[in-house]
Amino acid sequence: MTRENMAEVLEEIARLLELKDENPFKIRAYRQGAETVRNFDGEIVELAANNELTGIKGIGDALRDKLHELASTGRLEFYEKLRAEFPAGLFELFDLQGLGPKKVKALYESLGIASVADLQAACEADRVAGLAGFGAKTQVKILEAISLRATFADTFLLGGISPLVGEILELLRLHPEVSRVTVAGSYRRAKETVHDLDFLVSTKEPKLVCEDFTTLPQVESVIACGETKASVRLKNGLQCDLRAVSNTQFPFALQYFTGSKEHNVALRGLALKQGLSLNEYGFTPTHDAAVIPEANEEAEIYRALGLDFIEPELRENRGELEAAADQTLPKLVELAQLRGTFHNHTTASDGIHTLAAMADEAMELGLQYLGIADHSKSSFQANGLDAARLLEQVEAIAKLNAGYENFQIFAGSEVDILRDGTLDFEDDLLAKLDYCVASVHASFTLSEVEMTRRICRAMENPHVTMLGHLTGRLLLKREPYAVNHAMVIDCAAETRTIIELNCSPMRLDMDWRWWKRARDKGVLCSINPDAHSTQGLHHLGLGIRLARKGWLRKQDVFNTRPLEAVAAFLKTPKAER
Ligand code: DGT
Ligand code: CA
Ligand code: CA
Ligand code: ZN
Repeated sequence: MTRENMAEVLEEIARLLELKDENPFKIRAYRQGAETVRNFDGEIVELAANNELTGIKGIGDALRDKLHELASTGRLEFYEKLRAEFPAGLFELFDLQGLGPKKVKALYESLGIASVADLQAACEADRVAGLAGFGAKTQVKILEAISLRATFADTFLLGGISPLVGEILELLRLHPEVSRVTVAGSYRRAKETVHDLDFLVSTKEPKLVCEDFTTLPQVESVIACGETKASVRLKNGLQCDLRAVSNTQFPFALQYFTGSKEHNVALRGLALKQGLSLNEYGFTPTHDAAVIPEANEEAEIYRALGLDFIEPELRENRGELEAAADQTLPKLVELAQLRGTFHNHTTASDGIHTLAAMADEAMELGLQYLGIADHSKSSFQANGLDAARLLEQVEAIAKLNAGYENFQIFAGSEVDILRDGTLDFEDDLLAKLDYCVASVHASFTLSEVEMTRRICRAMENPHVTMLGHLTGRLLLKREPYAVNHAMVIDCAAETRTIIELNCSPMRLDMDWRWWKRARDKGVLCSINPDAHSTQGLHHLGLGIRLARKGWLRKQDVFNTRPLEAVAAFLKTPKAER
């Protein structure tokens, strides 16, 4: 039982109660309980197991008893009974973009739909469009969501699996026969989504380590187990490969299994030109006279070929080998260089923590400033603020700031970019804020030309400091809307508008493939977690990995600047920045 397991059970109870039309307060208590468990500062699983969860805000008596049962026995009778009231397949429906409890309930009760397969059949037979609250458009969208789900069935979010990777690495490290341990593959390269994990260990007992790997607690089933490699499927469906190699092979195996395949092909080509054949075991000379270089660390493999060390994030064969040969690789930005962050939500719109709580967490993370940007009024589904509530928030921020030393909250807004590219707030209101993030939250179906014009028009506004989540994509759930990246980047350069790297795990938007171009045009990046809770601020580390993948250096990332510099920048008119 982990903290995340406990939080998930509470969340699922909330969903089940929603399906049953239970009291909304009760439902909210479970949902808040889940967040409290996630954010709790301390050994919550252990405390729950020992029945010591007393006097904790957000965990009442009923919840405390349930968490105790769950943590001490690994089961919860209340939850199991509730779950048994519905067919198991019904829960798949919640994975589909756009389907919440209300719609799921309607589908189940009116049409007896109890699985994704049922839903697909019903949509194809045109039976869903006629339901109250659905319509022909929704039916089409549901079919699209179903087909996306099938495409992504074996794909996982980079940001979603990092705790799991950490757990498995830790367990492998504890193995007495293992010396070096790492994860390679797309995970190490910080691809936004990964298909499988590639673990690598050095050991003198490869077979034993492979066998033990297949018995890890996270494993659901064993796909293969041999002398030097094993493959398993984890309980969450993710496949994991393990390769067990000798200590001398380790750097070569690490280089090979980190990939990408394209990078490796190009690297092998370089090696061959120098009379060396390179594979996952080492160098072999292609003719008698050649000397075999030694390599105990991965960097020595690159050095032997006359290259600077190439950080894993850059290994996509997108110019990194040429830059390594010319000694012009960028010095990539690091997490410790971040001084603050922008674009975060609070209870004023759809966040779950207050201004003060968000600021406390930012200070806890060692940041000097925190930008708040709650939704604007057009985002009514997210409880967006109108002018009066926004001004109240500005005042509340000023009050809090008066009490801080060496820390500041910047008052902002995530203002909706309306269909025609105008903004949801008037200029004179925006002028009262420290900064503003402009984002598209509706009318996703415009043509590429119209969407690009819409976004550029918003960036031309002198009060728009930065552009939020450029494409609106939700990884594995919703495709990006059509937009011309190159034109948006040019417009950002011209209008001195910052582009955000939204590092919410589902977004990672703007995509890493565009950052080098933006950087070279002088466009600044702001790494923004779009946090809706204190925990959300912890995604900055994920943002850094994607910024690195996009070739960004410290000087390209706005929020590496110290507080005074940022405050001065925000006061300077855009055209003079
Ligand atoms: P994915 O699809 O998210 O798992 O992406 P990767 O890059 O982790 O791909 P994976 O797990 O199939 O293989 C791990 C690495 O092993 C890959 O990045 C490069 C290397 N590799 C695998 N197959 C080949 C191959 O046929 N040729 C070469 N040169 N390298 C390969
Ligand atoms: Ca992989
Ligand atoms: Ca693999
Ligand atoms: Zn947004």
